[in-house]
Amino acid sequence: MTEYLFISDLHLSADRADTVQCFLRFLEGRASQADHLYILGDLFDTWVGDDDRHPPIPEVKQALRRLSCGGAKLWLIHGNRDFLIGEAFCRETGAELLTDPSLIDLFGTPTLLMHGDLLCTDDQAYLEFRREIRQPAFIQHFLSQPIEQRIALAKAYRAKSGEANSLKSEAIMDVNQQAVERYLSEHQAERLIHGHTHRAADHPFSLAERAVSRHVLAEWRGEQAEIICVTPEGLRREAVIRN
Ligand SMILES: [Mn+2]
Repeated sequence: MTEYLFISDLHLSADRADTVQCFLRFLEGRASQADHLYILGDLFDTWVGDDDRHPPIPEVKQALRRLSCGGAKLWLIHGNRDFLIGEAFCRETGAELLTDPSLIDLFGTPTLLMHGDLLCTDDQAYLEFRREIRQPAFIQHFLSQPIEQRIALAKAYRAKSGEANSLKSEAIMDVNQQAVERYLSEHQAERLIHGHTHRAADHPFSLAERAVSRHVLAEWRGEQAEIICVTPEGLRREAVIRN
């Protein structure tokens, strides 16, 4: 039975050794039984360029490579933390980069995949910052600097982008329902799967008198990890069990 797995927001870094181990086991075990693995952004907590070889990056790349060589198709959407993942990373891991949003057909259900930050339209300051840092000239300048400098800059940008989150209201940090409906309508999708907000939940609703749904992926934290699995029988959530 063809199986599609979806994950996001692992925020892998040297500080999150438990999550890294959990992910490596997941790639060797559960993920290797699936046909497709979609990573919907923020796989890494920060990404300053494909030439970064600080741990745990080499180990994660190798494990992804083993998965894609084993036959599972690996797909990737940029998150706000790792939007600089580029062609070299994809070549090394066998991942294919998708645009945000991307529409796929899952057993007859048109399904829109997003990281999720584009849906948080109540936070205009963040969206403005997002536009700025994704300008090709800005990216080119950033990547032209030595790696240690990029790491320091990334920290500074993060402080600026504020994950001044803590100062923003809960409502602003969540998706805007009108934005959700606009993306679904524009792409004629019946289902949306995204991450970013870390508010894992399934939201069925109706749009133009049709039943549609939005599914939010969970953040991975330590040994706590959850995936969304889609088969011809439907969509379900599954805990990642230590094996
Ligand atoms: Mn995010």
